[in-house]
Amino acid sequence: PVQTHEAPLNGNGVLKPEPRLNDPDTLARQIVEKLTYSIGKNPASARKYDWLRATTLAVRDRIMDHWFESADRFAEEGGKRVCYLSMEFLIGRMLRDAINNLGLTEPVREALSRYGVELDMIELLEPDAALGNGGLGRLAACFMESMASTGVPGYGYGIRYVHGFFRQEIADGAQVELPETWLVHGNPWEFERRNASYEIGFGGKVSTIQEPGRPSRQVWRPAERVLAVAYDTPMVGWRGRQVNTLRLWSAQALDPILLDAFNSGDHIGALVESNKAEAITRVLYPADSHQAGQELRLRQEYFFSSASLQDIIRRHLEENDNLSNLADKVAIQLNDTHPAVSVAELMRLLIDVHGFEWDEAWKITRATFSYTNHTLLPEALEHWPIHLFERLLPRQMQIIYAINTGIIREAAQEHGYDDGQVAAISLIDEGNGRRVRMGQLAFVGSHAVNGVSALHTDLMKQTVFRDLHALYPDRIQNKTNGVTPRRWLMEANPGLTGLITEAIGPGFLDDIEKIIEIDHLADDAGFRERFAAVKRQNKERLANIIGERMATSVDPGAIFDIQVKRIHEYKRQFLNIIEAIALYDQIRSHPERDWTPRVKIFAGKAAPSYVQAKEIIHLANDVGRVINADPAVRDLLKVVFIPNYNVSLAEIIMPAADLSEQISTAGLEASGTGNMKFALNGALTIGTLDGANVEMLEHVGEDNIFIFGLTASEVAQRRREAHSGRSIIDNEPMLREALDAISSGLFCPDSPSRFHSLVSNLYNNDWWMICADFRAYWDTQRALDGLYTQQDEWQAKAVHNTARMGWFSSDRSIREYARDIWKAGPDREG
Ligand code: NBG
Repeated sequence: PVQTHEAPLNGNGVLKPEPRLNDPDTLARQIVEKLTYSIGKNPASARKYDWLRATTLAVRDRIMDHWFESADRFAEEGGKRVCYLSMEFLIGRMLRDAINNLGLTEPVREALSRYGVELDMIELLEPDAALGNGGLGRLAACFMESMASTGVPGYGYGIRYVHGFFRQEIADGAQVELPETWLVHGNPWEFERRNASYEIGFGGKVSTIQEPGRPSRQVWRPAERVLAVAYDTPMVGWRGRQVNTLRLWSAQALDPILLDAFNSGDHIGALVESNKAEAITRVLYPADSHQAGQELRLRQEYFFSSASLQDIIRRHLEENDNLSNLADKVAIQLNDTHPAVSVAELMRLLIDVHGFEWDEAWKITRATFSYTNHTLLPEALEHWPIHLFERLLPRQMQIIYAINTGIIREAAQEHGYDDGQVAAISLIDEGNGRRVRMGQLAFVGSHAVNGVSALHTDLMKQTVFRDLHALYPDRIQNKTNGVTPRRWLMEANPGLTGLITEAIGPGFLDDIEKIIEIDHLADDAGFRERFAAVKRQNKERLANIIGERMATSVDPGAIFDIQVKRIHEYKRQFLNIIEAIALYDQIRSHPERDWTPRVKIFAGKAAPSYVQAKEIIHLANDVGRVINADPAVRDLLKVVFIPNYNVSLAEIIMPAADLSEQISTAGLEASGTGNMKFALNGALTIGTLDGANVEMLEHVGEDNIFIFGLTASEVAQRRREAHSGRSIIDNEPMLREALDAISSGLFCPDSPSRFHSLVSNLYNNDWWMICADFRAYWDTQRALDGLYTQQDEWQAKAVHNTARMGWFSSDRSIREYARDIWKAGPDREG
């Protein structure tokens, strides 16, 4: 672009922004301008943090132009918008992603270097936006980036938590949770939009109004009202062509101070309302795959659902005469059941506020919503006690009953359902204290329901939604997850990106499936060596971090065997630790054997109330302390637990893995997305036939992935037979000795019984099939030891993994959603 010298106002008298130039000179000047006039520092007195802020503001200016353009284009084209409702967006840092997608990485680096400032250093000061727990929240973030990159007009809607996912420290081996405070220095990426604010009601009464000559209507008079205020963050797509909006809601009291109370001297009482309102968006619930079940959580869910729907409706009515064509203009995706109350809320808004008849409203609602399920774990499925729901959301409860009546009538009259079948599809669970089943509500209120991997989608049809699937056989479809290659390859692994670009040119940056063009280079010794050298550098970077943060030295020449994810029994970190103990035993008993050096790396957070998960963290740390200090194993085995796993740490860990652990009990991991990030960066996978591992096997080929253990149907079979671990343990000396070592207190002499219940669970029922899968896992690990000594073979497989993972891009996932569910975006029909 060229600098213009025209008048700065356009025809309407509106300020016409100058196009921002992207050369290092201009950037350097503008960064210093921001430093001076927005931050109040000069280059001599500026601290690193000031440079980060100044750089962010200068980059943000460049995003604004594209942001406005995108908004104008959507309005002009009048196409369908996609609204992605998600309680969680686990974004991580934003600066590197923004400048990468804008093509500004090198110019910004150069601009800063003129002042002796290193881009890589200041990037580290940006706090992670950790508004999510794990897979579900990170998927939402990948989807936002991919919608902007593939040209889908996408709007994310969520909650602006003041405190995101907690910070984890390890003290004496145990997890300690500390509050996370990402907003303390302000957030330069967000824009408060006071004009986009909505009232949200809770509680109160519903009354029937009967006016002469008109049908009766229901009027809800909430007892409490709070204000939802929008904060917008730009989401920049690849090459900066499109910028989408993430709109997060913050709760505020309508009356910041109750003046009556204040004037009568009750200064604390005067603030009660505002504290109660603000509590709604104060903190992210830190349980992943477990329902919190508290009133505040239901308030959060309704708060952001209602605000988002009111916003969607207002915008629609700005551009359309009425709401009858809502579903032609908007697709609303429910990310899990957290926003499922939206189904009842949209019905309420259509009927009570906008005067629609029930049938018409129901048609619009179903056509507008679609729903993604992310877990089959029974303890994670949301169901709310009726009395709580009714007290907090009385009108929505009425609507849910009415929806239920309609569905049940349809099932009984048109399909001849008996009472048992009706009970199975009912939105109300009469079995355990009367509860609203949010999965059922989301299902019946949507025209499409999807799982996140082929296996998971099949299991959905057979388990949680078996009866609804029988009633609506066309509704469930599969959309396998993906990850954005910008963050997870280009930004996290510039070394590998450079190597691939050298080999096949930059085409794969625009179409990641072209990465397959390096596949044949697996046979090229020179390429394999360069590929291995990049891996080695990435391992050194991680080894340095482990050295600095945990004062443990690890050898980058060893296999980096990594399991990072939430800590959960079904993910089986415990199996991995037991294998480490067994290996430790064997190395000590057979020091003469030719052991392949290994570093087992763990990271991940446990929900604060999840006792077993916290014990597993404690065990990993205790075992690491003993093994790492034992001269008998020298550098042959190390076990490290890196504290405070988050997106930024993942960006360093993924490129540094040789081996990726994806070892969940088959049938329980809906998809996994870490599995994809690792393999894309050239790690081999050891895993069960679970989640998207199944499709990874199909894509990378069975020679390039290491599958072991029971299948999902075998697990289900054993559970029906009330399988117990005892007989397996009795017949498997290595397993028994490892468990004995744990029980003996070898790893926790200060408190020898610490892990007794973890171990006794294995003897008693082995619910997660740890004993059942131990031998297969051990054997597969030993095969991998052997393979690692054949570096040519190992590296060839690693190259095949990277080459064949293009399909697991979230660009592909988003294109499928756009085509099959949303009917939106650049490839839409017509
Ligand atoms: C998680 C699953 C993962 C899956 C992500 C994203 C929840 C409730 N579910 O297997 O456990 O990859 O969702 O779909 O976080």
